[in-house]
Amino acid sequence: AFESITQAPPDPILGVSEAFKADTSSDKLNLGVGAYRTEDIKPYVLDVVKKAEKLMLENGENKEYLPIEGLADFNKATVALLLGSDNKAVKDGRVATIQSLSGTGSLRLGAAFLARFYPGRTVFLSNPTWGNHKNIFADAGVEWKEYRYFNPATIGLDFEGMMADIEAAPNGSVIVLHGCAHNPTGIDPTPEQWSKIADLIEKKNHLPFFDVAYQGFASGSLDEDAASVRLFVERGFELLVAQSYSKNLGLYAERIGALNAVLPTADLATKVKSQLKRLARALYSNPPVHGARIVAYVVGNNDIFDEWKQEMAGMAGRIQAVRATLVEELKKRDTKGRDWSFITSQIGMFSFTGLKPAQVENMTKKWHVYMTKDGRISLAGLNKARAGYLADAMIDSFDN
Ligand code: PLP
Ligand code: TYF
Repeated sequence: AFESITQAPPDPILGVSEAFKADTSSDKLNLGVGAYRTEDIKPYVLDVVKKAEKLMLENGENKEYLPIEGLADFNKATVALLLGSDNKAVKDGRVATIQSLSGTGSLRLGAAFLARFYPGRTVFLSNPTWGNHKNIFADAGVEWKEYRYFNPATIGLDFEGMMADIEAAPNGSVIVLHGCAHNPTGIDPTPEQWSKIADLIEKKNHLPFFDVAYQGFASGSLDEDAASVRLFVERGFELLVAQSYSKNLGLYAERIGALNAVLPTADLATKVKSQLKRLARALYSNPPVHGARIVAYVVGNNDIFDEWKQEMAGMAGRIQAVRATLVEELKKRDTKGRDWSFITSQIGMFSFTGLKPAQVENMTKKWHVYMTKDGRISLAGLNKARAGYLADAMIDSFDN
């Protein structure tokens, strides 16, 4: 039956980790995958996660199936974290929230919803974007195109290009926006730019679909990082938001996240939720409980919640410190006086270095520094002790 199947290519991001594992050099550095590491470059389980898990054991939580829409306490907590604890849309019952399989699964559920209930529309993705966005929408049978986002000349946002492409998109298109800490560029619109983007999306009757994978990780503050989404909700938009707890709670493998649909009326929110449940039932029946309980325990316990905010600020702060050290080390070695400030102005886990594919190959082949081909490095995989080594590799690669 399957004789004609050909080999699929490796994933461009996860393939980098596989190549890193196979490298036997003691100099090697994995700056490919976006996963937080400690200053010793070790995986990190948050203290608040350990505390929540201890409480869960003590309380003898069972392993019964969750309802299709997920754990009620989690759904309440996740929408409050996103929109604020006394958000009017939530109080009015206008938000349909479904616990789903982390950011990826929530995006995929949203894509399935669009395919069924908003057919024939095109989804517009930023260029560049997180590579999996394209797979997710394509596999759901939703056509995608791109809008301009990055300007290589300024290593900044191509705001005019972005606005022109959103303007040129057919009325009623779906616009995917990274809520904060844009992956891979680390460049976000300013509050003033967000406001102009909202004006334009409103004028064009587009549907915003926010991807919030780094709430708390960009600025270190949950509220600040949700400002873009909150602006749109305050202005009365109908919209979708996918949330992930992979990065901000370090729950990568627990697959915990949510899809939120903000609707004009409570009646419509009830109907949309019923349809999302129907889609989820056929896709995976019901979501896993462990990560949902962790989030519910962390948010539901004031002391643990405060401690989480501190741990998040600690993670964001370590990455900011590493960025600063890397810039210092680059300046020490750079005889051409280049401007490295983009490394400290870009936010979140990543820096988009502008290294070309041949230079990336030099980084990996000669220096054993693993990164994605688009020139993205994950600062979460670096520490101060290795910043000088990375600077050597970058200067050598830029100069050759
Ligand atoms: N969206 C963006 C922009 C991401 O960078 C990621 C993870 O790197 C995700 C979504 C989804 O991750 P997960 O499925 O682990 O929540
Ligand atoms: O580094 C990134 O951009 C992500 C990381 O199931 C990732 O792609 C890895 C595995 C996964 C989801 C995200």
